[in-house]
Amino acid sequence: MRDAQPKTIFLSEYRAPDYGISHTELHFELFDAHSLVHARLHFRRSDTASDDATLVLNGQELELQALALDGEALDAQDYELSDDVLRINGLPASGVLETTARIYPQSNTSLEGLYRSRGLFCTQCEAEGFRKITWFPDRPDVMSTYRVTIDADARHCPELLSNGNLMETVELPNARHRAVWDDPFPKPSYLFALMAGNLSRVEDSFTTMSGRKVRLIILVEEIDLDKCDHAMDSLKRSMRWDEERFGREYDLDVFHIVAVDDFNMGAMENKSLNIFNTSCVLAAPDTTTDAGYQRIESIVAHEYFHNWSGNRVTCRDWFQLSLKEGFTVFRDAEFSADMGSRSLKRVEDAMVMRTQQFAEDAGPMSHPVRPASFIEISNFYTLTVYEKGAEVVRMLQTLLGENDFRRGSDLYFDRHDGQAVTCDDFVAAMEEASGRDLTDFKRWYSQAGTPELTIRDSWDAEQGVYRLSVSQQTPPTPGQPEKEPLVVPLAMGLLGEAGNLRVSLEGEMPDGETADNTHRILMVDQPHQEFRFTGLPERPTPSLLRGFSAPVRVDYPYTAEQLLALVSRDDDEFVRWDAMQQLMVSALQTLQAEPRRSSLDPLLEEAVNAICSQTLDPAVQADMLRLPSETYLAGLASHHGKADVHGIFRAREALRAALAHAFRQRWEQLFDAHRVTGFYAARGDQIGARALANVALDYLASGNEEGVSRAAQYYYAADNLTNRLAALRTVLREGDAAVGDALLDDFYARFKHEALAMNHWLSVQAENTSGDAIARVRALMEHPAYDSRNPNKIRALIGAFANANAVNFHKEDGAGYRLLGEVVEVLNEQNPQIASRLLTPLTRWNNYAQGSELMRAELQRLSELPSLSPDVYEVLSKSLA
Ligand code: B3K
Ligand code: ZN
Repeated sequence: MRDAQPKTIFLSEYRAPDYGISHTELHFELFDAHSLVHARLHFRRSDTASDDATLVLNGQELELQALALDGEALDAQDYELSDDVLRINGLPASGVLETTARIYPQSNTSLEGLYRSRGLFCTQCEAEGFRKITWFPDRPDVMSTYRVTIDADARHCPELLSNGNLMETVELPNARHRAVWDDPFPKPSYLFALMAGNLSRVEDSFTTMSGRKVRLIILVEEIDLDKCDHAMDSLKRSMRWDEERFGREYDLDVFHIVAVDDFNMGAMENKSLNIFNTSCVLAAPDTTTDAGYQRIESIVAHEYFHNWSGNRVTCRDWFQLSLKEGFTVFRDAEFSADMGSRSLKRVEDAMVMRTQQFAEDAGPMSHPVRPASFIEISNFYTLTVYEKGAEVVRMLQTLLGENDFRRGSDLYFDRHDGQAVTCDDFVAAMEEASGRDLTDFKRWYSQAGTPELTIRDSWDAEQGVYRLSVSQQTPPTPGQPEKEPLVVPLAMGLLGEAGNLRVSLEGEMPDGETADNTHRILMVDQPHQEFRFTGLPERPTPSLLRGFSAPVRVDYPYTAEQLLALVSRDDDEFVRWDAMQQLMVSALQTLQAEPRRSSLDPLLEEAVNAICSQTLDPAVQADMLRLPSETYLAGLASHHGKADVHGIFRAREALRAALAHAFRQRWEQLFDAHRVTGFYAARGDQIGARALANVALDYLASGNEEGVSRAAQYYYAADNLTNRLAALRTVLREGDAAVGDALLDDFYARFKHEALAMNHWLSVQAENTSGDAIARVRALMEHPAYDSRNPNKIRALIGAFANANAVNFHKEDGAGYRLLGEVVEVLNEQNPQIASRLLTPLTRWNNYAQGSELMRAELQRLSELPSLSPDVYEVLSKSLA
């Protein structure tokens, strides 16, 4: 590990590399105790570099065994070797540099570089892991073709894979064998991948739009062979969709997905050799929830889409990460919308943005979609770069229209194929294709923070004129005290008594009877603006930010009557859902202020009735009826002041009880009407029905013994994980501890051999608010189902506790903070990426009415540890600043 005080890297200091590597030959000799990596780098000095330029190669945790230039060993004075760089001086303009590195994959616990997962050799190079494999200019603007030779034991590693096409296989002495792979597409080192081990294959094929047949291969452990169908189907659907929607065709004859158990994130888009966390590829009804099935579909698509948005066209430097991630998230979101329900996908993405990304924007790690500086790039694989980045791309599509947007995307891919480029290049292609000037719009890339639109209105009954005044303001963020106005597409409509009204802006020519004259996009691009709507028969209720058209907060003083009107009658499902959220939030705020109040606002009751009696997508209905999450409520409260997590919890329980009581019959009806009969399928109709039935069951069991025993029966009758977990959660919250324990024991006995099901078993217990949660989590840390080195287990237990059990994480004595701190302390040494990710809830210390001193103290204690990884150092230093 490197020492503390690592240095900050700035976008403004970017310099093109002095040397390119046109071709890279790697030869791996994999052994049990160590591995050897022989590299031959075909280098060439760039035309702009001076003759005496140094070749700078990154390398970490490598032991140098040999170093030669054009076949001649180098003398000690020709190079400088330090902990993380190898510099070679006095090089000719081109040549071949050879190195041999000795590395130790079996003791690599960071899961970055070449490491072992359950015996399997695998790699993770993005962002800067390749330097733990061999010396290389480990930066994305150095693109090279690769030829990779892998030698390993034939019995333990029957499969030997790398990027590209298989050129040959060879039997070697001593029961070893070899495979040689060649990837003809130049790629940055972060897309390099290798896998060697004993896995079983599922194989299928796909014929591309130009008629080329591609072999599709998923490699998993033998016991998981029956869990690959969903990922394979998702892959084929993604390949077809990308051809149809974006005109993108796959470019090699084979595409692999490998599933590994120990993986720091969801999956990785290495060229033709995607490596996946088992949790994001394996699907079966007993081990995967409905949400899990949907997640697998979208992650398989996301990684596949990177073949163009990321691999064929890549990032110049890591500040441009959102160039590939924001665009690819946008692409996968559109794919999911097309595969399922568009408005549901929008509601769910808006929920993530408002709950998590807004919190990131408001916290100490706040950064723009294109950060201007960082210490450790691994800390910037964030909701801002990914999800907000995708929202920025979505706004571009909204501004340009689908046709120009598609033209811009075609131009971008054609113009930059094989290049490493910037977000500016992406926007320039959009400008050129549409003829629009996007200079002001580009502030979304450089300005951090969540803009807030303050909207007020007035009505002139005589003239039939309705005015909306819109002001925008973005709160200061670290390093950016002053903010400029952004270009915000505000989609809206006007709701009247009998439905949506025709929207016409003053001064505009009426555009006749167009298909949709009840929907508008207002361009908000000034600090203050006014929009006047004419020809209205009545004072309307504004329907604002339809479809979550921009990643902003909206402050408009809706009355409860107006919210009820939107919930019941608006055309836009996002607006209806959002209006219901606002009604619930205000009920919760009332309950927090007056805990003894037991009556429900009649308008909220009417809203529930309206939702239940309409023919809406059951999945959207479920989202509308569910209580806003504690995390969302805490985020809202801290936006206006400080969050009282215990008060939020109590108010939420009280509202649940009140709704449960007021609508008992409705919950019964909903539960009965939406119970799925017949075999489980992860299909939209069934998923929606289950979601609604399970929301109903949860209310049904609230404070109701009979309901709790129904939930327990439902658990035992379940033929899938979604229902089983829903019932288990309900029973754990509402039932006697003994009943809950019996279900947990049953779950364990049935699924203890299914690692993915066990993750959920750990999470439900970590999230359980009753009893001594901290003691329970500590006991589970010693349980055989837990593994302190496996990121999935750490997230399932510790992550779930810290993020989804607020009342226990925020225990008054600070024991929850200490628990998290202790785990981070160990992981700081073992796996810094997971350590710094896990710290997130502590970094929000400033949001809370109670506990912030203790949270800060825990961060302070960690910051005094003798050796901090750059990952953890960056988060701590920014949180304590
Ligand atoms: N590009 C990878 C993420 C890599 C994370 C490195 N710390 C997966 C993805 O976004 O598709
Ligand atoms: Zn990605």
